[in-house]
Amino acid sequence: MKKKMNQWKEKILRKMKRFKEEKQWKQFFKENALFTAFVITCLINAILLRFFTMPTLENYLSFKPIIADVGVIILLGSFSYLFKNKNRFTYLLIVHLILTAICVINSIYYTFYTSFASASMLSLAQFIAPVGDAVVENVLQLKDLVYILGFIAFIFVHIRLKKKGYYRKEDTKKERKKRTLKSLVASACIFIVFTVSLSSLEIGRFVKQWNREYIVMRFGIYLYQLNDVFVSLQPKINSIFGYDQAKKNFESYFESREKVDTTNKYTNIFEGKNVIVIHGESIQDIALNRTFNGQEVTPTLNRLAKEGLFFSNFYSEVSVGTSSDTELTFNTSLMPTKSGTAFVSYFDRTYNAIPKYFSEKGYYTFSMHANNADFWNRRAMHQSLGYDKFYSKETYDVDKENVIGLGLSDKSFYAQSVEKIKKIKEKKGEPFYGLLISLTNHTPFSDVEKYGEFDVDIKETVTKEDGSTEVISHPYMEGTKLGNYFKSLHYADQALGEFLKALDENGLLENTVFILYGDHDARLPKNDYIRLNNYDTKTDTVKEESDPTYKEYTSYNYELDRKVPFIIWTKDKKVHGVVENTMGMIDAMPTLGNMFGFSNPYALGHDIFSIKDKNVVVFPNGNWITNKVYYNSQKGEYMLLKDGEIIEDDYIEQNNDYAEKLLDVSNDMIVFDLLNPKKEEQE
Ligand code: GP9
Ligand code: MN
Repeated sequence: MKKKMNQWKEKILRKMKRFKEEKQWKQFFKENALFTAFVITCLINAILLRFFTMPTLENYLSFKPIIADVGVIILLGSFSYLFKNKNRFTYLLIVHLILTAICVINSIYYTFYTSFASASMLSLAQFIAPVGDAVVENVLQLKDLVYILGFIAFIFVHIRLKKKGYYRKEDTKKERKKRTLKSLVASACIFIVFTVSLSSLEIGRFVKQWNREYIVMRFGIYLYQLNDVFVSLQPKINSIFGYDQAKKNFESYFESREKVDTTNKYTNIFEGKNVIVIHGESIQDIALNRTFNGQEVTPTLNRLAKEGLFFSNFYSEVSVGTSSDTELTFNTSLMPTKSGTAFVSYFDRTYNAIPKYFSEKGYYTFSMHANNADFWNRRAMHQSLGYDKFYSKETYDVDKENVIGLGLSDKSFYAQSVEKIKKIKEKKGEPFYGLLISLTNHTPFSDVEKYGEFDVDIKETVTKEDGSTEVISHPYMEGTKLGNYFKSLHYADQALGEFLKALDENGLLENTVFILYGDHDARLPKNDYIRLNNYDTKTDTVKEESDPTYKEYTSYNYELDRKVPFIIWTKDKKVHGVVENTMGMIDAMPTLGNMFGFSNPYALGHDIFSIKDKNVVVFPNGNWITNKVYYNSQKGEYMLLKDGEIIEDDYIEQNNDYAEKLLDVSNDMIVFDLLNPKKEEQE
């Protein structure tokens, strides 16, 4: 085997040497002049597109997208060798035209949306319209047309080659096959090198396809668009088969569902009030009421939780769609889809969503998020959810000074949002319903110097030999991800405090219900929690497990600590108290619906004040939690939440069945568009 490998190696090296010495490469390019021109012009177009859309040199000249672009171009070009001379040019011309069109369309799209175009959007007239307008208004922008030069250059090369008699010699069928194979192997080798260079984060983002700028930056425009077509077709394929069965299951699910009386002391208490909802990026309960040297990490949240209604066992139910999954579940009382994400793959379905119910009651509804509108496909999905307007990055002033982490700092975001809300109140009147999606407290929490002073250490006052005292610091959480998270959240909490103050100063809290949820956990390392709980100042180390004072931190503790806050607060403190019953994001819509006077008959969650301690919170991976038990479906294990808790024999089985049915029906409702009244006629 080893001998054979060496022989191969020698053979390849010999060939490469000959290729170099005998100037075979000259011969190669001469023989493949048309193909070479095709590769070079398409590659230049791809680089130019990144040049005009990406701000930095390292982005548009980075190694990875160039490799990926070359791989795709060679792959597509290789099939040209299957054709005879005359048709070979026609084939390459058509492919070139498509690749050029991809660059032109994306260049125009980027000018308008600071993102890249998606094939899924083209199937909807509503998305073509703005792009159509864009083409007209944009027609004089040279940067959109520069790609056509590459296309013209390619035709020019063809004419020159024709004149020089390049096409006179015709390859045999065998030769054509050989050349096709050789080019396919070349592109395969390029893709192997490319794939090896990828990190798991890059692969994950490519599969999910939600951050289009990121994908183009790493994978190049052509691979992005190919993947985009595939991702866009997936929901169509998924929904071809099984509609009848899904519809039947859906009907029997809602018919057989236990009816719960939903009238209680919270029914309609907030009818007609304005609503401001904060989507609190990565806020976990673990930070609430936590102090470092007497300083609260989240003084604003602590105050809101104390003065308002605080749901102390509230869980987000996200899958791969993280932020967007929470937005889906909060707004529709449905679970994230089993594959893909609802926001990206199923944005064109019918949803019974909170903004729609408020609209029916005469509210003006809006959402605000100072990030690109196409992140998580919000531009399209917020429309499907029924928001009258989505204020995205384009509507905010973002400059270097006010950026932290992913984008516009929360402080600046809220300050600018107050001005927008004031205008909304003036122009549209009241009541209004608004969702504000925060951004600063997003992983990796590394912009530490911009969060402001907040020490995550233990300060100790020690008495020296001469009797004087000195304060010494044990910076045990400094530099850890969890420590940085507390700093970041302290900043986000401060921003929230300033926001509330500004709302109050502008009279926007008088008639308003203020709601906040943490969108999901912050994906912090388990070891950081162990350090937080078990740091020993005397030894400056984490205690050993054998230490009698060691606080155990199991994977169950970790999973349960992913809890997020849910708070409903009004300035006049109309509602207050702690609700301990286990609750999920899916229960937010029915609970709020009961308070504001609307009801979605197809909500899969429950009004927590009606279901009380009977609630079961299901997670997308099949795990579930009740007041009594946390069940881990991967391990097939459960944990009693209180010592001595007694459960019925079939408790686990029954709840497993409930979880499975809930996940199935939710997925079917989205994939098969079962809430669309027109769907029946189409089938
Ligand atoms: C993107 C922001 C973060 O705009 O909401 O999304 P996430 O990474 O948390 O899903
Ligand atoms: Mn998020």
